[in-house]
Amino acid sequence: MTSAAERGKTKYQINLRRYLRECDVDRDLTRVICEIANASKYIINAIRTGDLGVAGTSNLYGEQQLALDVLADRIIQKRLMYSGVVANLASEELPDIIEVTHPSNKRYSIAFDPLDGSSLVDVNLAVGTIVSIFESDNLLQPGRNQVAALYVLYGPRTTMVVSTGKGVHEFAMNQLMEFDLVQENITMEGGAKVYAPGGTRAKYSPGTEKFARHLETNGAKLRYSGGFVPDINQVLIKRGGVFMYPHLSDAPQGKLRVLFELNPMAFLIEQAGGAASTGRGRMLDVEPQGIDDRSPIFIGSKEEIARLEQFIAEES
Ligand code: AFP
Repeated sequence: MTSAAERGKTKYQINLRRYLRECDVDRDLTRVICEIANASKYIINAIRTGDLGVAGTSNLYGEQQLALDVLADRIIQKRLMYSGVVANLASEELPDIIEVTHPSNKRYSIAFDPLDGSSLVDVNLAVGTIVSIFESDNLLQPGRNQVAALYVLYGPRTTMVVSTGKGVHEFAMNQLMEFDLVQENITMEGGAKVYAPGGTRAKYSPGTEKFARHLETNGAKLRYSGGFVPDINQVLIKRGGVFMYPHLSDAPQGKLRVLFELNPMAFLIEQAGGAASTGRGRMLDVEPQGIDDRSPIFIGSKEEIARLEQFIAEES
């Protein structure tokens, strides 16, 4: 596919919908992605002006839902419900999968985290929306079957990183609140410029601890914000690094959720030439048993993830 520059256009002249059309992305899939893009405009407004008070309800993990979580969830649900192409929805903020009852060709099912890292908003750090898309009515299947994944990062700039299986591309929201292409076919390079070690270091297994020390002694800079979306975005945009939220002595499954966080990010990083592992195997091969499944995650530069798996294997 010719790049924006080769097409004789400045890369800022191609918006999301046009780019997806020029990449021959299915019209219904384009609709899902553009609905999320539209939802992000309202979520930005909620973040900038919304009530940070607690909504008084809690999600299936028992975590207090901030008003923003609930609001972002409602915004995205509504747009996908009326899109006409969605069969089932699963939100990290809701306990069950929702069947779409409005008129729909029921082609796609979506798992999403409407506002990942929402607890960071009240300390003014970046947060994001994460979306996983299957062309199926079944959301409980391995992540390797996703047809697309994306995240929206609400930082100093609002950006969207998306893949439909034809590489990974970044868009930035312009003054008209449209997403314009910034860079296409983002590809991970070797090595680890940055690393994001989640969880409590003292609870790392010997193999994980050995890996963290390896990264540090090889010059990787610690970059951890506590937000999965900005932390992964930094690994991707810098073309090299590792994010990990490992198995811990008191949390053998780690913290992050398979359907809402790990499958979409693993899809994106693999599409960019990186790798995503549970520590003992490919993340995208995990067979989810339920929507609230969690997994340890090591994700980023391929050769670093291979090294991690070796350190974990040596443990046992
Ligand atoms: P919240 O969505 O509950 O704020 O958690 C964010 C998150 O799931 C993910 O975005 C981060 O990578 C991870 O938690 C940070 O967890 P720690 O606060 O334990 O470092």
